[in-house]
Amino acid sequence: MRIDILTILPRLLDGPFADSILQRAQDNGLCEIVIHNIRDYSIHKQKQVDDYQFGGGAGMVMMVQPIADAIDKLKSEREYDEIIYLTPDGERLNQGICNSFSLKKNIIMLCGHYKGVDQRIRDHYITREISIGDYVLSGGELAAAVLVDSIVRLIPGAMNDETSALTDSFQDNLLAPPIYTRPADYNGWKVPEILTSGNTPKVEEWRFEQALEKTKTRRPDLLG
Ligand code: 6GU
Repeated sequence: MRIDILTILPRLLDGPFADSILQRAQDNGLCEIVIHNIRDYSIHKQKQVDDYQFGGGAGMVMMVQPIADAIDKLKSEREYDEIIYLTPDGERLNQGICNSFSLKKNIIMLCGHYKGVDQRIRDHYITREISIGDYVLSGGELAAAVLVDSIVRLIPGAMNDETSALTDSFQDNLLAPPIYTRPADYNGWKVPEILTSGNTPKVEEWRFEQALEKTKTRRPDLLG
């Protein structure tokens, strides 16, 4: 899988992909993450990338030309399955969307800034608009980092334990059950006995009940 990210603040994305699962996935050739500075594509004086909005009003708008040229160049090099715009007014991200993106071959992510991008970019290039939740970030970069992480960890081989993605919260619309490790007794705080019983079917049953209970109290919306 290849992910191209278009941004006017490339430094914001220096850190998130340089460690742990994301770094290993790139080192092992499971995915390629390429950051592009939109400013490099501007043909305007002083590499301008934003301008005042027609009709008046506060806030700058990201201009068509630099973004259009950047996307055109990428599209001339390979076919893209999705061109995603990260924006607070997009479709709210969930595990199902992450799962479907993880099956794609080539994806472009466009990070919004200021008031957002000129509507014509959205009309003519963007295939999907994604928000990571009902709150506002100062730009799409951190949202893109969240989206990339949520996708790449699902690529087979990206995680040490292949099955662990399947037991995540949300993968079956249930929150994860409580987990414990050694010691079984920490200054009187004991691990639930069932977990040290060695009875695997009983353990699985307990975990399911705990997950269901937790989901009922915290996120009844997930149970539909
Ligand atoms: Cl994708 N962008 C911004 N700027 N804010 C957000 C968001 C995206 N998702 C939630 N809030």
